[in-house]
Amino acid sequence: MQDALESVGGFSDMFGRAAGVLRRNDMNGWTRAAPNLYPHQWSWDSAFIAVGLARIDVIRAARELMGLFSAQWATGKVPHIVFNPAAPPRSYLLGPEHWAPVVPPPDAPDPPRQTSGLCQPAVHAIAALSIWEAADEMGTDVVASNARGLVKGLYPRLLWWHRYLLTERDPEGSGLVTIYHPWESGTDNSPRFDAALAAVEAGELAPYERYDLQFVDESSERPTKEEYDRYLWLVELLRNVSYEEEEIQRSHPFLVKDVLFSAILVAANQALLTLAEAIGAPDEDRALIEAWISRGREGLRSCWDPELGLCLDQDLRSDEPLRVRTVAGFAPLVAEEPDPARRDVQLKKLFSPEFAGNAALRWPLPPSTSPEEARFHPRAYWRGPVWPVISWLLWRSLVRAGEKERAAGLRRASLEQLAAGGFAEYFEPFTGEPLGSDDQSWTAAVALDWLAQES
Ligand code: 9WN
Repeated sequence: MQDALESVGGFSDMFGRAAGVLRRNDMNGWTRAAPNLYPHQWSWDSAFIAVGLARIDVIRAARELMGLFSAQWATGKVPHIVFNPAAPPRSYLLGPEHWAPVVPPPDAPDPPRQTSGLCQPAVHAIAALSIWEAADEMGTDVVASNARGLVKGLYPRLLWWHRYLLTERDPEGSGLVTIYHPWESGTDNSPRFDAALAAVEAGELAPYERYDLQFVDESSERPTKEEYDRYLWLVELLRNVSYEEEEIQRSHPFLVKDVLFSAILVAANQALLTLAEAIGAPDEDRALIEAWISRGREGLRSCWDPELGLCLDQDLRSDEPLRVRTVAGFAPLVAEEPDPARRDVQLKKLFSPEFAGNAALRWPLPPSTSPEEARFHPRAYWRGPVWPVISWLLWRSLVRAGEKERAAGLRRASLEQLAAGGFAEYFEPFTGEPLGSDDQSWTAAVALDWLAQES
């Protein structure tokens, strides 16, 4: 039988084309997130990129993470952007000057690097494990053992990063990560945050220009001006308090317990535990990581909405759950929730008409927001389009849950989407039209990983 992917053309050379995107976005040791729209190194993009690079060059993959972690703050925070000093002027809205704290914090990276002051979901340990496993598959040759050596060197930094998230970002000990800005979720303008963001009153801002709109065809594909005003205002507030965590938690107007971030952290802790075992880390580390995993899953259970069959983010300011059906609701699946009953509810929901089972979809892939939500929009960034990296995360969770057939279906549909539309940032769910940036690095990276899998 002819492979459906071959029939849409481009499957056979897709690996080479995806590798070409990463090569062109390679900035000599680190990878820009996209050629024009995102000319810097982004944190969770880098982790997905490392997963893809592990399929081409394990040493380069490890270096991707090492570059990012060399900008880690003394608290353990991994910044969401490491700036490229050579980026063209007027290319990305916020440069390092917009993040400079009023009083330099004691926890700035050493040696000093130009970074943002936010962070993003902790996919990094998952990437480190991918590199380790790819090196293991290569056997005992010198490249493989060097790559394992580099991952071993990264391990303490990964542990330190997770510790930061489970202490500074969770002073309550709930197992759930508090975010200070929608950008920290990685799903910026998702309707998940509408209610929490609406309560933020933006103050006086210096005039600013939306450089992003030069690179994207329609402004409706990007967040609105009202959203941007609030995004910039939140940055201003954080910088004014020099990113001092206790002060932020006391006075900041946007504090959300993010279920997707927290679930990714549980999955990353699983990966870190495997790595800890592989490298022979001390028993105390393993006990600590195991406790983090249990705490994370427990926290997610407290955010479960039985009526929706989804997990909901919690707004710490209003003390209310943020009741919207988005892909973040699949946090239990991502966190590898062991309860089979809950997993079944999630699987049914994921493939129901509310998500990937919607009959009008071009491919059966989960839209970022349920098409049944009033605030769904098929073209607007995280308000409806399909994001291949999210499909990859869910695919990985299905594989780990032993859901082979469902996982294979998601992989195949995703590759068909990319064969038809290229390595776009996101896709219109009903037409399959590629949207946002072309040649987005993390899209090419997950394609490489999917292609390297046995189907
Ligand atoms: C803000 C780089 C990043 C991704 C995010 C995505 C988008 C930035 C922006 O691009 O965010 O961090 O300017 O819109 O939402 O997930 O990491 O690809």
